[in-house]
Amino acid sequence: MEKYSFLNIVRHGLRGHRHWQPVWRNPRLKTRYDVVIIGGGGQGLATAYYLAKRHGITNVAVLEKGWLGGGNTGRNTTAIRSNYFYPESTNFFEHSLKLYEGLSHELNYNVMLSQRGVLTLAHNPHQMDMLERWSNSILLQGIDAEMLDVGQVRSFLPLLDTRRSARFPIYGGFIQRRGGVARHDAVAWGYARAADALGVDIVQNCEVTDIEVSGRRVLGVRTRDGLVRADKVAIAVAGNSSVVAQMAGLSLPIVSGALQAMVSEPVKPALDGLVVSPTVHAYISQSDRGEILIGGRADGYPSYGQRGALPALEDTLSAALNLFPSFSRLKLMRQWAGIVDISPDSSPIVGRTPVTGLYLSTGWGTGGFKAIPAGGDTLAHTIAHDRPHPLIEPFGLDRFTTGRFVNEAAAAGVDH
Ligand code: FAD
Ligand code: PYC
Repeated sequence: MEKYSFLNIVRHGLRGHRHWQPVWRNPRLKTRYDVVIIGGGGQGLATAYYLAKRHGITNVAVLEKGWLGGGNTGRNTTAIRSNYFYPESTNFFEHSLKLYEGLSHELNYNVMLSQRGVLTLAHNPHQMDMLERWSNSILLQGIDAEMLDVGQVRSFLPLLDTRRSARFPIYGGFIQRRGGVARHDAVAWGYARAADALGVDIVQNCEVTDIEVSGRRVLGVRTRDGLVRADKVAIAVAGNSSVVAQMAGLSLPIVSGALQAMVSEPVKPALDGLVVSPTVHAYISQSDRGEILIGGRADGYPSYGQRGALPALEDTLSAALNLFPSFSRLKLMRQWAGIVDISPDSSPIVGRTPVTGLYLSTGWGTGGFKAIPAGGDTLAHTIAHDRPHPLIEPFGLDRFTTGRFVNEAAAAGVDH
């Protein structure tokens, strides 16, 4: 192995990275696979990995129209938690959190999981009651949750404005200490490298332009590089789900729109955990590079515009500055957006579809990063057995005809 001396790094830089070992192959697209996964975000890559690892299905292709993680997986603010409200959701998200806890080891790739705590704030006594109810519901399901009074909130986040005279006074909050953040690119790259090593073909710059269906059975996909036959096809394309599902004649109960976020210039460590205020609609954390990371609610109108806009910037920043007035002295460095697919009950839509051999992973809305390990694990199981994994049974497309919704709008972290 080559030595990583300063001189070698400079030499590599000047040579334009020649002779670097690629982390995954750049395979030629075959004309036939057992399973084709459309979308090289975290959900698609994790599904491919678990298909190969847990079910021995390795003749799999992940087709990505751009670059791996170039969708929401590489644009998100990386909150990980399992503190939803209903048991259907907490069971699923707790499975994901547990998989995250072992993920660096599983993939032999450091995903930089940092369980620094996710704190939800209450700004009046009524909200304290609601958070108490929420945390009790979680505790009853065996998941960690803790109520904090205003003094405890102040010790956790000394820069938060906890004065009673604040525009939105803090009464306390509810924390999941096992919640936290992970490095988003590393999650995509770790799954990609591990799936590739098991024989999965990951093909970038390969847009799926049509899905071949005959007599309600999937036959394969059409790409810019030609027709690819497959017995099973999974759609994991986040903000493009309605467009891609329509290729197979499926209409989804999904609204797509932008979710924006922004970062400040980097500063020294100032914030330990991730803090959410559902009242002012802002959440704030500090990245490992030192930037103060700020996000807010999803845009209130449908759109495929994958970029930030001034009204959301002003709205979210004024909300964040209500909580942390001292951050007004920071310079804003960057703002961006991803397109999120929002379902009517703010829960995912995962599993089989009315087209035999066609599977869906969508409706992750503003919260599918934390779901990547469990989404991949359970969808792989569903594809391998053509039977829903018990953890995603409540999240099938059929709930929009049976009416068995899992309404998690209040626990979604950000308003959408
Ligand atoms: P993506 O990562 O978007 O991957 C889908 C891929 O499909 C894309 O790479 C796209 O290029 C590809 N694709 C689309 N159409 C085609 C086609 N026709 N052919 C081939 N490929 C195609 N979640 C959390 O849990 N915590 C958070 O803190 C959080 N914060 C967020 C903040 C922002 C600003 C945003 C935008 C999202 C946030 N999310 C968060 C949500 C989370 O990012 C997503 O739910 C998750 O990344 C979805 O993963 P995915 O693999 O389904 O989608
Ligand atoms: O899902 O917890 C979440 C979240 C926080 C910010 C964006 N999504």
